[in-house]
Amino acid sequence: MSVAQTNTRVALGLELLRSMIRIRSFEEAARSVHAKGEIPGVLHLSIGQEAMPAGVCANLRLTDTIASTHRGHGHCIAKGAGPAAMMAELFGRLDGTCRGKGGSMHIADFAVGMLGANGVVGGGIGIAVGAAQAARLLGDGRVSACFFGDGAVNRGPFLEGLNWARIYDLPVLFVCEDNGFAAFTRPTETTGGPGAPARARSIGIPTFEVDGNDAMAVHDAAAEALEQCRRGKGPAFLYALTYRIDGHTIADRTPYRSAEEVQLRRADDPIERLRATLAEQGVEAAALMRIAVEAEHEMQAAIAFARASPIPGVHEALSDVQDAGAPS
Ligand SMILES: Cc1ncc(C[n+]2csc(CCOP(=O)(O)OP(=O)(O)O)c2C)c(N)n1
Repeated sequence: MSVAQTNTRVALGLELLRSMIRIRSFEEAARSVHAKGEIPGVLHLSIGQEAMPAGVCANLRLTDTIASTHRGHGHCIAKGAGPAAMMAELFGRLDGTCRGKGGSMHIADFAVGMLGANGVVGGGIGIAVGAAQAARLLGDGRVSACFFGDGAVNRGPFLEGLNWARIYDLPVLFVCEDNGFAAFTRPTETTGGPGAPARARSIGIPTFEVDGNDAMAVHDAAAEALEQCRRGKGPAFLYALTYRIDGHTIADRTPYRSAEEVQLRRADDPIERLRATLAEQGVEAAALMRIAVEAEHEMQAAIAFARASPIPGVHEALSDVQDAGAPS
């Protein structure tokens, strides 16, 4: 590799590291204020899975779209949503991304092409395929990416969405994040046959498999897959193995797995992996430290913003809804 190529890779690595650290920092900040009772409801954290949103979204343009899941904070941040408005959304405040009506599981930010997190498992698939169909009809060159977990591949929308995308050659990248669990269950207990990649291939969709804790590898695989989508070759599928370090929800004490298992998987932290690689490539410790400090400041400011934001009044309940109906 030439010096210029090495420098480009280091710059990319720093971009991905910053994206992952911002995601981790947002979720750790959210977890700490949730523990103080400031956030209503539960949170689904994606700690340990940050390489996926960072690696995929680094290949997307602002005008490209994504659809996400109940575990969607990372996807939102990597696509460009602002942590302050996201935090206010978690708090249920007026300055939230969805004016406090969606909460953690329903953050959407159309300004950055983030079409929505989704409380319905597999619910994002139809949305992403629809966005890709719109892009095809408009001929505007946009692509859409759809994140979902291994649990979603056993739901009907998976078959319907992949099939529809294939027959119409839609520019959509399906991204299956296999984090070792569907809620409290291992994928092997719920998924028949050889699993998600084989199902995608059986529909004729080019499929890439990658180590989901290696941000650079995720980036490169997504780049290749998205290039096919952009060139009009139709859908592509990216399957990645990663690991959910925290519980399914913030309230889950994970009695279904051993502490040793978690300990082992923590040693494969995607952020630490990339940090170590960048240090080996000559990036100074101070530069790496600065990324973490900046993220920490950004998230503390996000919390302050959320706390200062008003609670929506009752009159807000029927604003922004498609059909509020006639008042009785
Ligand atoms: C249609 C539907 N069925 C069931 C649920 C309940 N549920 C919430 S999360 C979850 C597990 C999803 O697993 P996976 O897609 O692998 O995502 P992960 O939680 O592992 O990130 C289930 C079954 C739901 N939200 N929607």
